[in-house]
Formats: sequence, structure tokens, C-alpha cells
Amino acid sequence: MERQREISGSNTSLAQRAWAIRRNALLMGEVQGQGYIGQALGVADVLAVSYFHALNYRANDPEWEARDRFLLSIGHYAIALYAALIEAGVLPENEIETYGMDDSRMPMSGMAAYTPGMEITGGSLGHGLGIAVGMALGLKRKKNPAFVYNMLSDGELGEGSTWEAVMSAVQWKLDNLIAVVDFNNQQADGPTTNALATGTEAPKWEAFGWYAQEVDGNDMSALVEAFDNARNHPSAKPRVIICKTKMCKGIPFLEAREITHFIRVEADEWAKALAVLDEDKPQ
Ligand SMILES: Cc1ncc(C[n+]2csc(CCOP(=O)(O)OP(=O)(O)O)c2C)c(N)n1
Ligand SMILES: [Mg+2]
Repeated sequence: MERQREISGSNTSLAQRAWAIRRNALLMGEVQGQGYIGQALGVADVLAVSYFHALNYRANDPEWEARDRFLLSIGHYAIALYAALIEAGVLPENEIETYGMDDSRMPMSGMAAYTPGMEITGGSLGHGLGIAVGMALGLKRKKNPAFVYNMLSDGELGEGSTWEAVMSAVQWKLDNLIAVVDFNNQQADGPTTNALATGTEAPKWEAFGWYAQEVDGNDMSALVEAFDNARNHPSAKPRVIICKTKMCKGIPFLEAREITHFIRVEADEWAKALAVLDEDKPQ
């Protein structure tokens, strides 16, 4: 693979971080020619705010005891998290070219056992929030000040186990738990709002006893505000940020595709996608 990641400096803005995350994801997608690229492009702004504004962690010590935990329930979004972990310096950029290959530390679906920064093995949908509840409770009991962030998807809102976790988080007053829902209104076979996640989401979570916010997940300042509010909210409630994102955000010819859950990009289109991104590079 010829293309190199462009290295960002320490004064890098969140927009530049999101751009670099999108670029890392496209470079990984190019290795396999296909994958969950739409999700990575869609959620890049949310991950930029998570890793470069909200989370407390040490890039060179991913197991640091007081780190905030970022749990990815949605194993198929691993490409997005790897792209962010590379930008954060937790994963080395030269492993991009191994993405999805045998013995790679970056398999297509995320595995905690192999990958620094990957806190859980997700992918069997509907389990991440339950694990996050247990982790947040354990940290509280140990008087560890860390927060637990759990990124889940709108498709996971159709899993009953998610709602058991929603209720138990309230029961245990987990004010150190922040759920981040990537609401892209897509799941494997079509729009989520045609399945089980009908109606407005925030009132549903509020009715269960959570502090809920709904934001445009591709609006950086709205995200910063929502992540700050979630962390600082003066209540014993668990917190959720429902991020309305656009699949394939930033690459218009991919945004225009109807089926984006798992996309295949022709060999020559990777260069085109990277060129579109390069044209839009934030200064
Ligand atoms: C328990 C479980 N059921 C089914 C699947 C298969 N599956 C993988 S991704 C996916 C779609 C889930 O919705 P969402 O994450 O919103 O999809 P996306 O936005 O990525 O298109 C499904 C059904 C799974 N991984 N786990
Ligand atoms: Mg979805």
C-alpha cells in the first residue's frame, strides 16, 4: 500500500482529527476493498470528540487503571475505532496495511484479546451496554473515578438485553456511565425507524430514568457540548447521547448509495474517495 497517513500535530483541531479518522478508515477499507466504511465515515466526528475532547486516557499505557473506558458493543464498527485509536497513538499506523488479515491485531470485527485500546469483544449485538453497567458499577465500588462510555447502534435498540441494561443502570445510579448511540437510521436490511426504533428516542430514555440528549452527530460543536453536559450533569442518572449521523459522511458519491451497511468500493474508487477527502481537508 503506497498511501501514507498524514501525521497531525498537537494543535490539531477536532475537525482535523475527524478528517484523519476518515482517512485512516478509507486506507483500511482499501486493503480489503470492502467493509463497514459507511459507519466509520458517519461516526468519525463522534469518535474525534470522544478521543480528543472527552476521554481521559494515556496513549502509551492503554491499561492505565484510571482511564475512561470506551466500550464498542458494535464489533462491526471496529474499523472506525481502529482509525481513531491510530490517530490517538494507541495503535501504530503501520498496521493499517494488515487490516482484516490473518494474525492482524485489527481483525474486521473487534477483539479485546488482540488489540490495545479495545476494551471488549463486541459484535454479538445487545451485550455492550450490559457489560458497561457491570464495569461502571465495579469502578464505582473501587472508588475509581473513571467514566465508562459505551458506543452502541440504533440497530441494538431492538435488542431486549439493551433495555435490561438501561433499567439496571438506573437501579445502580450509574452516573459514571455514558451511552453513545450512533443513530444513523440504518441497520442490516433498511431504515431503523421502519423496524423497532420508532418515534423520538430521547423521551424513551428519559422515561426509563436517564439523562438524555439528542444531537446532530456530525456537528462538532453540538457534540462537544453534549459530551460536556453528559459528564457534568449534576444527577445520579446514567447518561445517553443519541447522535444522529449520516452514513458515509464526507464522501458524497458514497453518501448517495442506497445500501450502505456493508459496502464494496471498486479499486479505482478508493483513490477517488481519498481525493474527495483531501480536497476537503480542514486547515
Ligand atoms: C445478536 C446479533 N444479531 C444479529 C447480528 C448481525 N448483525 C450484524 S450488524 C447488524 C445490524 C445492526 O444494526 P446497526 O448496527 O444499526 O447497523 P448499521 O448502522 O451498521 O447498518 C446485524 C443485524 C449480530 N451481529 N448480533
Ligand atoms: Mg445503524
